[in-house]
Amino acid sequence: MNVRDRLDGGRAVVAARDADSQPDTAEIRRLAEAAGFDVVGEVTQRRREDRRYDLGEGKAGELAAVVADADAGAVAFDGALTPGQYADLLDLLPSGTALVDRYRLVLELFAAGASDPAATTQARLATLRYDLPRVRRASDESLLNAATEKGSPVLDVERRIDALENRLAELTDAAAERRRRRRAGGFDLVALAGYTNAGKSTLLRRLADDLRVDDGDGDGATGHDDLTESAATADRLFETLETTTRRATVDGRPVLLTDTVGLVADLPHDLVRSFSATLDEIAAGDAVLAVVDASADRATLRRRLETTVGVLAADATGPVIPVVNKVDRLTEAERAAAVETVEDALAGSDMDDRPDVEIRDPIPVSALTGDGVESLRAALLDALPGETVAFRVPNTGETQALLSWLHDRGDPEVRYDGDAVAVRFSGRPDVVAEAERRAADLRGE
Ligand SMILES: Nc1nc2c(ncn2[C@@H]2O[C@H](COP(=O)(O)OP(=O)(O)OP(=O)(O)O)[C@@H](O)[C@H]2O)c(=O)[nH]1
Ligand SMILES: [Mg+2]
Repeated sequence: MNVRDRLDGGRAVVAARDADSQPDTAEIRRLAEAAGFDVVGEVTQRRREDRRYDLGEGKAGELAAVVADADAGAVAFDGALTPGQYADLLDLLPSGTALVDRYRLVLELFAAGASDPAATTQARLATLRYDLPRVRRASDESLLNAATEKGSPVLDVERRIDALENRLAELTDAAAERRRRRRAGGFDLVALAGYTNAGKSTLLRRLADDLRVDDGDGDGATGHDDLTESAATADRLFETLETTTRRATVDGRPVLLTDTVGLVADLPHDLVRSFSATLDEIAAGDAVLAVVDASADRATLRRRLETTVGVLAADATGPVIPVVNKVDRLTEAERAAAVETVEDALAGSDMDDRPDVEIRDPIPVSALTGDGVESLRAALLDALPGETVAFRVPNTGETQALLSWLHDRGDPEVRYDGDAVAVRFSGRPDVVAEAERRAADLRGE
């Protein structure tokens, strides 16, 4: 069963306001649908923010009327309502109407869909961080209004936040240890990042080896406990709600690809920080594939890239390869235009503040048809940290053991030359160093 089947929001009206242009409701509609709502109407306004309702007073009244007419049970509000606006707007709506703003909608999606411990903890933490200022406000009011105050809901929320932060820190340490073991096992770690629905999971499936990694002796020495056969893909926002990892081979080199939770615009910073598992994977990647949906219009593409770049600028350490996905939907000219938009958007972006992070050339691909994926593999191989070594060793049983060790970690070139074996190998710098050390041992040095 899909966990989200449990979310049955019923009929909803979307509302959106923008100071500069007529609001585009496409994304809030899709977020509402992903959360199980049936969108039955919309109210939009181009206006500066009203302190009381966010929307202007007349428009807020119109919203209440539309909700009543459409017999809707909920309003999905595209934006962040202050606790005061939330309360005032709720008063204006037909009684019993649920009011969810953009943050709340995203939180509900995560809370309903999260299933692994890190994802669940993150969703709870994000919800409490969202609730805290609202509980603070309610408790300020009750302090003013009530003579007695029993317990403190604020302290209670703060304590629960502390507890979840500690729990998350433990899970984070465990994930870091797992990554350390994977690197020691010769794997490069590559993270797929990008806006929700960009095609990350589809690309992961396209790049991954068919077979699930076998731990061999089953002791989990390489720590593959989060490896999965599948990475679900669907034309729905926030299909992926936890990080999953699969093995891929790039020119003989073993790579672990991690699919991450999609990003969405206009979430407050501390909510984004709550999803630390995704951010950690991005930070720890030897390379990051930044996937964008090239079939979006130019303005949307730019906006989504800004969101993605914001996260990369804060967290990425390895080189970033922009992957311009879904080009099967584009003509040759549109494809070139999309690549240009991506280059342009990256050039004048927050990444300027991170000269240490190398941005590679964008690669147009279709994760769906496989078009361009070979170029992407080549670009990835080129971006991974690598060194090459060549050595000669006597042909003994121990040398055969070394060769098999190398085959697990890449694609050694082996030439038999009388009693000796000539080897040439490219791979991770630490693997190359270890190979040199072992070769020296074999020569009795
Ligand atoms: N036409 C086309 N559709 C694609 C391509 N790649 C992905 N899609 C579709 O785009 C939708 C989203 O793909 P996903 O792989 O689930 O996207 P995601 O980035 O993992 O999304 P979230 O997990 O929600 O963040 C699905 O309907 C895919 O079939 C592509 O190259 N071409
Ligand atoms: Mg996904």
